[in-house]
Amino acid sequence: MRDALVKAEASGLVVPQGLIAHGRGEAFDYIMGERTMPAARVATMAASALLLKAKWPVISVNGNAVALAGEDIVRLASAVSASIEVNLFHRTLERERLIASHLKNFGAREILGVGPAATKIIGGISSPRARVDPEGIGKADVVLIPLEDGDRAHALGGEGKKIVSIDLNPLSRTSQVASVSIVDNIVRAIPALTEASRKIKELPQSQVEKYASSFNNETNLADAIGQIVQYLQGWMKN
Ligand code: PTJ
Repeated sequence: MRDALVKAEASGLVVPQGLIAHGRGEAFDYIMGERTMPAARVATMAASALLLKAKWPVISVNGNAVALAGEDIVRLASAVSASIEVNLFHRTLERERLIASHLKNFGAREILGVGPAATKIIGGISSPRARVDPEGIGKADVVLIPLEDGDRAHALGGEGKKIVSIDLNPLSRTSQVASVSIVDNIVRAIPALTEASRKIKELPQSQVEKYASSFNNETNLADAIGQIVQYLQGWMKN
């Protein structure tokens, strides 16, 4: 993963700040044993149900997400019939185009949010990060935001959208404000979402509804923290 990010930074896909963000995530991955915790599995089922139930699901991507899981993101978008939109923290047209062409190499047909396409402003955050595509995040009812900053996660929630986050840090503001927070590494979380979506598609509608409605994010985040503590206690005994 480090190597992929270093290469992606050299090509301009990832910003230098993305390397620091990865280091923060990696530290949390170590303290959860670099594996998908049971809490993340529960969140993944709820997230898949939300994405499949959605009218306008959108996957928001940035440099890190695409560098680490580009191909898997394209696969997930197809499994849940979601659009993909570039939504950068450190926004430049050059990076937007680079990210779009990177995803198109993996078979994505259309990438929203590039350049002048992002005309809608979402309230509560400073420009140019506030701009979204009216055909994508602008009209979305469910938005998947891997590795997102807290302000934007909060602002998207404020627009009445259901937010699914992927963030290794269960204490981050993004994890705290999302409707469903998957506390896991993006490289594990995106394939798990695709797999869960395939299973959920086979279920009757009432069961799909149950996965979405019975999920409580606050409880699940507490479970994730408890599972980290449990893992660390295992080390203390050795
Ligand atoms: O490409 P850009 O310009 O949009 O910039 C992307 C970054 C990631 C630099 C930008 O969005 C940023 O600075 O984000 P934050 O506020 O640092 O949040 C990133 C979150 O992702 C942190 O809470 C990290 O713990 C988490 N994270 C880092 N690597 C991973 C991760 N979560 C899941 N999987 C990872 N591999």
